[in-house]
This record gives sequence, structure tokens and C-alpha cells, in this order.
Amino acid sequence: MGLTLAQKLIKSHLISGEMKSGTEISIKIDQTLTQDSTGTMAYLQFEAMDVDKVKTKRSVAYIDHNMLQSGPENADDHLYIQTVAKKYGIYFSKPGNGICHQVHLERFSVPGDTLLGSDSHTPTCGGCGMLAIGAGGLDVAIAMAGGEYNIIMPKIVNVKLMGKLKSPASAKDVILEVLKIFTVKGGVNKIFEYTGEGVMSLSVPERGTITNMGAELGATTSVFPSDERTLDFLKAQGRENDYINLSADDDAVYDEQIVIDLSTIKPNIAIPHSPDSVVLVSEIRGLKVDQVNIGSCTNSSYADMMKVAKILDGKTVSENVSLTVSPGSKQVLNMLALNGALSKIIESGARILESGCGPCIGMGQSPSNGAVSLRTFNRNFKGRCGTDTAGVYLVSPEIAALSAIKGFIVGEEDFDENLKLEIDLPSVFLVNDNMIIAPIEESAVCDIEIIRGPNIKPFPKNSSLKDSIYGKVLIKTEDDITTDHIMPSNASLLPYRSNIPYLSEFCLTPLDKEFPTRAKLNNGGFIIAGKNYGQGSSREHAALAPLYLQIKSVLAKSFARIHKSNLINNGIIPLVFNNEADYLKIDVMDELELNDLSNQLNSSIINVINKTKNYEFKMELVLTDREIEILKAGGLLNLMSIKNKKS
Ligand code: MIC
Ligand code: SF4
Repeated sequence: MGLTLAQKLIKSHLISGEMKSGTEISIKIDQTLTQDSTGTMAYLQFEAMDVDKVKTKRSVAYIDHNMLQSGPENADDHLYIQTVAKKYGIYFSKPGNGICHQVHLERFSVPGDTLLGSDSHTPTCGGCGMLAIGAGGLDVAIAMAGGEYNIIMPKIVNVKLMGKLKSPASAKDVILEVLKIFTVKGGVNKIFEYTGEGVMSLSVPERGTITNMGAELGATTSVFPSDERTLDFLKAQGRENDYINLSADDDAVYDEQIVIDLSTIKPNIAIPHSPDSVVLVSEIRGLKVDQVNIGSCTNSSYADMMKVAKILDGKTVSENVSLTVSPGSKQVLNMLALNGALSKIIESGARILESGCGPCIGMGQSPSNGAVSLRTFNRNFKGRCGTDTAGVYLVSPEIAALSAIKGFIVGEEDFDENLKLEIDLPSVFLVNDNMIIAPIEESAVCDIEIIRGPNIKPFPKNSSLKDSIYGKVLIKTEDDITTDHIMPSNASLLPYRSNIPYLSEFCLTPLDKEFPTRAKLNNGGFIIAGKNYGQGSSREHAALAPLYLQIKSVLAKSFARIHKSNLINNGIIPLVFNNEADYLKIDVMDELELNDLSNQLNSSIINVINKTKNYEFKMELVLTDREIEILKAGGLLNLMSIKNKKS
């Protein structure tokens, strides 16, 4: 029986376990990436491991999220990361060089390699035939220290692409179509592997748009073959030596398959407040827009920006619309500047932002109250843009740019038939890596002083698991709670990503303003949640802040993959409801007790006592032996130090 591409990539990096879906495997990581908002914590954890240098083939630290510098905190964090990078042999991409995923695809992607990144959109590089996975900061720190990465062997979903996209439909509409089919819960513990004749019609950046937003499916990752289009891209980046040909065997067997005929795809739109609330743009054509934001790691490639420039050429942004454009990297921005496209964008009345995440993570450009904000980004969770009352809609750059001119959400019929929007991949990209600081000679490394600003506080650590845990239910949530709800991020909070005590004051406040106070008054307790708890961002802060508030366990109907690992890594027990009635019966402030944990954790079912209502119920423990060991030690770092002491 032949292998799928994902299986081949896993097999060539397999350290332990069997490639049987649902069982735990560990793989070797070739490359890592961090960005600044998760990076400070990851590097503090890496430092705690006492390793002299990173053990990966390549590790890169990007600064792209915390770019507003309205106080010293962000710049202090940049300096901390820069000095850590220098000391430990890590490439450092300076602020302004671009969004981590865009730059990594351009400058560092290597077909056949594994990449682990402390950002949920790390799968972008799957567009170049990499096995690229998002993870919590601690997992990335371990990979940098040479440790393996553990995942549940995913099911492999084959997305077979036929035909060719018809403009103005584009790659963004393909992934929105997949989200419509699978939803934000449908990809957990799955890899989406794209095959079929339609693949050849997509360039690497277009493939990157699709693999990037595969994160919104909750998928482990998404991957495209490495073929002539990949070679074209790498050649144009001056990196043809990194090319190898990679594809699935003809007789590969997939766990699931869907077929998408690209020629039938129409422009799609995700309406507020979830990336899977997808409808055809034509269904809401005419809705007045107040703000349009073009950019983010999903849609900020050279070709995307050139399409935008073509649409804006000679036109004026509508009187009532504020249009921002953030090219994804210095390479893209510089090329637009040299070929005159930037001038066309500026001339139209767009506001040019620096190459970074910007409005995507609420770092500026929050829309007005009640606004309709049309974005080429990947997430439209309520409040993420910084304005709770605004509605964020997700579309392709084509729809965004034309809507900015018209002042309303456009449909296909609004495009000028004579405007050719296809953009050929340049045969040569402008390569200038002078904002990437390469590691220095090993002999010089030890002299580097790490500069820590006063805002960098030690990360909280759990203690080993007690045999009984007791506490009150502090909050009860619905399905699909995101890490943006658990640990909100915006311009005022992002500067505190290295200060968990401060951040914990805002933990779960988008759902319940009183949560942190209640947690403190009751010395911690339990969180009750619905399905897919912790979807979205990889931020470990969504586990670290609850840990700081002494949350002992989260009882949910199901968990998102990265968040579940983050909870376990920090010694917080994830328990799964096995029936709806048990979820319904529990109320906030009920007192729960779990006893005999040293034994109970070894079984797949655990007994919980509701002392307030005087009944017992069973929860499922969906944990591997390794995870049980971590929980007993009170977190992964504790387990590592126990093991180090023994050896
Ligand atoms: C996001 O898009 O939500 C982020 C901000 O990039 C996060 C990382 C973070 O919270 O720092 C992600 O996707 O993992
Ligand atoms: Fe940055 Fe937005 Fe991409 Fe996250 S999704 S990495 S915030 S651009």
C-alpha cells in the first residue's frame, strides 16, 4: 500500500510510535519559528533548559506582532529576543522585515523538512511541501533544545483539486469553501493533503493561503506536493538548491476524501463571528462597509498585492471607507515600491501600514462602533479587532480592494471584465536579507549578554499533582471558545505577553468580567466548557494565565489540539464530558472534588463528585501515557527536571 505525502513526511521524521491514526507518535523537528508575542515566553522556557545552543537545523525568531511601541515594553521584548537569538544561534528577523509565515515561506521553507512554530498559522509553509505545525511555546522551546515533538497521528484527508480557478475567485475562496464543509471543529487531529490536477494551477503563495487558513479547521496541518511550481518559486527566491520533488504515491490510501472543482468556486465570505460562517459573497452583496484591511499572513504575498494595485489603479477609495494595506514582507513591499504598484495603492487613498500583523491582532486600526470591517485575514472572532460591537467579514484581496472603492461588499458582477487579474509569479524575487541577522560563530556565542526589560517576569510553574483536588466551578462556557476569549490580545494587552501576573487580570474577561476576581477569591477552581474549547491561537498564555489563577482542571465537551497540549504541559487536567446531561447539570459555583488521582489518572474514566448537588459523574480522560506522566509531575518543565535529576 502506498503512502500519502503527509505519511511520507512523518515517516522520514518518526522517532517513536506507529503511524496508526489516533495513537501518539513523536517526530524530529528540523526547523522552528517563533514570533514575538509567544516568543518571549518560549525563550524564557528555553533558557530554563540550560542548553548552550539550539540543536535544530535552523531556528528563526521573528518580530511581527507587537509592533506598536507606545511604551518601552515591546521594544524591551524585541531586545530580549534579539539577544537570546544571538546567544543561542537563532536567526533574528527584525521588526519591519515581515510576518513570520510570509517571510519563512519566502526565505526558509524547505520541502521535506519539518517546522514547528509557536504560532497557529505555521502550516503556511505546508504550501511548499513542508510538514509545518503550530504548537505552544514550550513545545517549540523543547524542539529548539533538540527534543522530539509529540502528536496524535492524524487522519489524512485528501482534498482533490480539479480544474482551474476563474477570476475573481482565488485561493482564499478555496479555503473558505473547505471551512464551509468541515467547520472550525472538523479538522482536529487531521492533516489536509491537497492533490489532483488543480494543484498545478496554484502558485506556492496561493497554496500558502490555503495551508495557512487550514489552521481555522483546527487541523494539525495542511500540505501540498513539492512540484515544478515549487521549483519555480524556490528558483525565483534564489534557493533552487532547497528543492526536492515530493508527492503522494499513486496508490496512497486516505482516511477521507473530498473533491473540489476549482472552476466552480465562487467568491466566498466568512461573516461574523466565525471563520466557518461562510456564505457566497453574492448573498450579501451591497452591504455598506466602513473599513477594509488588506494583509495578514493569509493574503499579503506579492501576487495578492499586485492584484490589489491593479484594482485600485486610477480609482479612489470610497468616501466612507478607511482602507489599510500591509504588505506581508519587506520583500513584497520593496518590490511594490520598485515597480510602481505601491504608488498606485497610495494614490487611491489607502493607508499603508508596516509589514507585520497589525490590525489582524488588534494592534491598531480598531474599527468604529458597530462598523462593518472587511478583511483579507483569517480570523473574525468577536472583539479580536479591538471593537466588540464591530462585525468582521473575511474575504479575498480581490473582493476587499474593489469593495473599498465601491463602499459596499461587491459581487462578481462588479468586476470590470477587461481587467486581467492573474499575476504571474516573478521569475526573480528581490532578495535582500539585510533585516535577518544570521547566527554568529560558535566561539563568540558565550559572551553575549541577554538584555531583560523590567516587564519580563518569570513564568508561573505548577507543583506536582495532589492526590485530591477540590474547588468551585468558576465559569461555564458555550462551544467554540477561542484562546482570544481565554487570554485576549489587543494593543493594550500584547505588550504584557511576558508578564503573566498582569495578563491574568484579563483572563476570560471577554466572557465574564468577574472571572479573575472570582478565581482569586476562591483560590482557583474549575472551568466548564463546550466543544472545541481553546480553538484559534497557539498562545500558551491561555494556559499560563489560568495556571496563575490556580485553575486545576478544565471539563469540556472537546478540546482544540494546541490548547489541550498547552494545558497538559502546564499541569492543568483536561477532562472530557461523555454526555450532554452531565454538562447541563453543573452550575457556576458548584463545588467539585476529584480524589485518588494518582490511580484515577491511569484509567480512561475519572470520577467527579459534585459536592454542592451531591452526585457523582464520570468524565473521560483522553490522554497518552506520556501526558499522564506530565500531569502527575505538574507540567512538562517539572517532569524534565525530575528526569534530569535522576540521570
Ligand atoms: C493569532 O493569529 O491569533 C496569533 C496572534 O498569531 C496567535 C499567536 C499569539 O497569540 O501570539 C496564533 O495564531 O497562534
Ligand atoms: Fe499575525 Fe494575524 Fe497571521 Fe496571527 S493570523 S500570525 S496575528 S497576521
